[in-house]
Amino acid sequence: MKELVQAFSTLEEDRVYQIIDEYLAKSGEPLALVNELSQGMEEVGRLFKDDEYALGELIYSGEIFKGAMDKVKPFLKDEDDKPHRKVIIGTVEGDIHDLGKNIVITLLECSGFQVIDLGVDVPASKFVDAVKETGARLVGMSLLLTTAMDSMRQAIKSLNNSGHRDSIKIMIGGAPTSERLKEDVGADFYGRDAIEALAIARSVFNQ
Ligand code: B12
Repeated sequence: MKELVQAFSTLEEDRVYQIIDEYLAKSGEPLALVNELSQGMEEVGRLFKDDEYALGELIYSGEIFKGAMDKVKPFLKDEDDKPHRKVIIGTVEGDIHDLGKNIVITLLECSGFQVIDLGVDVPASKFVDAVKETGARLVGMSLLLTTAMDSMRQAIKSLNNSGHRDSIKIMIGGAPTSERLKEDVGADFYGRDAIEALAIARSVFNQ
């Protein structure tokens, strides 16, 4: 399987799809593929940071990632059927990264949650409107750019002032987020990956 991390980080698109197809044909665990793809993406991020990859390669890696997830998605099976557990999720304003957010969405949907995806570059007011309109009890915010941390703080402030804060929980995630940032911005939960996001969602709705 480390082969997949290698093929992904060297941007061998066809090889990535071939490894995935072969693995799924042998009834492999689909979540393991998500992990390997994420590790491959981490490596791409390192290469970009070290100036070995340019923006074009970063964009191409995003396309391969999406193509790979399209293959894996149908194999992440529905675990249960509770459609009324609504979760709002979006990438905060100023940030357009969505691959990680989309993995979180996929896992939540496959586990019976109804996800309202606000997309990327989501302003504070849109989070507030979505809470008002849908009555969702959990809001997820994704952040990859450190420069967008203030947008996250602002979105949570707006939710605090909306009169709805007592009825919702807020979870944050994305590479530069942490328990410390959670305290700093006033969120309720920090999730390191999609599996933790799912555990948080389950805990919120089982209360
Ligand atoms: C792919 C990528 C891109 C793609 C994004 C494609 C897309 N559709 O998302 C493109 C090419 C568009 C891009 C653009 C840019 N990028 Co970029 N990008 C990356 C890269 C390589 C990977 C990010 C990623 O998708 N990781 C894989 C996913 C699966 O991981 P993840 O997002 O962390 O998500 C997991 C967890 O964090 C968690 N999670 C995520 N969200 C949530 C939400 C909740 C609620 C929870 C609980 C959990 C959770 O679960 C996920 C699954 O396990 C990172 C480097 C890195 N290693 O992170 C740089 C990186 C984030 N980008 C960076 C930069 C600088 C940019 C640009 C500014 C570049 C430029 N000069 O234009 C632009 C930003 C434009 C903007 N306004 O947002 C920097 C940010 C530096 C910083 N300090 O902020 C990084 C760190 C690269 C680097 N090392 O310099 N980028």
